[in-house]
Amino acid sequence: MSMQEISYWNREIETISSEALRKLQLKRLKETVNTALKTPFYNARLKKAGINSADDIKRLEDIHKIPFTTKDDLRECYPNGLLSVDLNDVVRIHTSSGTTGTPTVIYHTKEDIDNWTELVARCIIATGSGKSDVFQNMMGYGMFTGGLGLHYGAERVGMTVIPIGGGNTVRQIQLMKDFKTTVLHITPSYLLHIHSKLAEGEISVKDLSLKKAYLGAEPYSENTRKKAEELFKIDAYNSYGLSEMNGPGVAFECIHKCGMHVWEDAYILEIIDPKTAEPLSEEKEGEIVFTTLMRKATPLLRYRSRDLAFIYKGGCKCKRTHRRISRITGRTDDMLIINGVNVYPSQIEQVIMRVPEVGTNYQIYLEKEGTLDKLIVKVEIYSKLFTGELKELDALRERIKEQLRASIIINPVVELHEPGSLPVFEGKAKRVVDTRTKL
Ligand code: DLL
Repeated sequence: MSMQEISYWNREIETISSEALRKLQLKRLKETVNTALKTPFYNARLKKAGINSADDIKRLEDIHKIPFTTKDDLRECYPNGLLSVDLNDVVRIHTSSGTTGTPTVIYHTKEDIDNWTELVARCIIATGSGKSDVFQNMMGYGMFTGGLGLHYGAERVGMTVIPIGGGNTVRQIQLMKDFKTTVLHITPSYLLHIHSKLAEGEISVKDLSLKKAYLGAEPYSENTRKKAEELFKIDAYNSYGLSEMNGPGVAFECIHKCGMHVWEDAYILEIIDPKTAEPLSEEKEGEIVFTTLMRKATPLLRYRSRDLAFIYKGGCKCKRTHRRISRITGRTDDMLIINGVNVYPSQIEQVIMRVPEVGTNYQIYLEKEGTLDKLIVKVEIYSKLFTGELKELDALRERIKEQLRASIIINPVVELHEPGSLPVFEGKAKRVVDTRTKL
């Protein structure tokens, strides 16, 4: 850890006493319940649970009266079952990736974007960055929240922002050098990939001015952080968020790098046993559940994130009072994160099963290619095709690949196999073989 002075974006709120925080949370929870009652979904759900107005929430503990919200609920609400304001007041829409399944939609008012921006600004300052930094934002812009989320926060802080987005490694390296980039926002796998590309070119780490990297959007280990820090001679900070809770800016490490502070004036944080849904105490690993406290257009109550983590005990040396969560240690569902993109195996299945030439068996295979993830979709096709022309097989492979790319937004390798050649399972099929070891 570098020795730096602790600075705050909003000292008052970041170091709020736990008593004052609880008071603020109760006030905001009541407001959120009232806002939620304006959506068709929560109006029915809350009334069924006996909550007819914010007056039914008297203490913070009354949150337990509120039923959980799940990703399936969000999908069922598509497109606007969770919208609580007039569409005229919405300034932006983000949806989850994936075009096959029904996406989840989050609407934002101007105030929502402003509040999100403030949270991100706090994160940036908590890592010791500021106005004098050049910030190269290598996360995807567009519907993915990683790009725009940090972009606004970085501008608010006054950093010099390079909004390049993901990909195009050679150009990324050139820009880092030419503009003396000091802070990167990037997925950990892509950062390590950049290092391997540096080795091939003429620019070396010494030619760069990097000081920090914000790493997130996918799981990674403490060893990966250390490796990135050593290779680039930087400090790397863990950043966690999910589009349902805006995106990045939900939880972030401060200069002490000992867990990620969750902004508890904006979110109520609970950790529950994923099987029984019972609340768990500090240091016990379970599923993270969030309630938005400031969102106007799409309030979410007790949203089950499916991410696993635990809350650290005790305070942080930075004096921020907002509690810290551990690294994300896993998920309760089968969602895969492939180079930062979320993919459900069911999305892949839907695409390939639409292709008439495809037989009944398939396998999703994941491996590491260098530091990046590689997705191989192995499909069995009907035998008569194998006696046909090679050209036809190539065309079929291309067609499957194209359709997958359109659906899951990443580029898979497609392998065609003869019937009966992929492993057959008598019980529950093991469709996903993930050979990526966490770096
Ligand atoms: O990944 C938001 C984000 C962008 C976070 C940039 C950080 C940096 P989604 O696409 O909705 O949003 O994916 C959210 O990604 O539920 C986790 O499973 C995983 N995830 C995000 N950050 C981390 C992290 C963005 N630091 C899902 N460590 C979440 C492990 C992470 N997993």
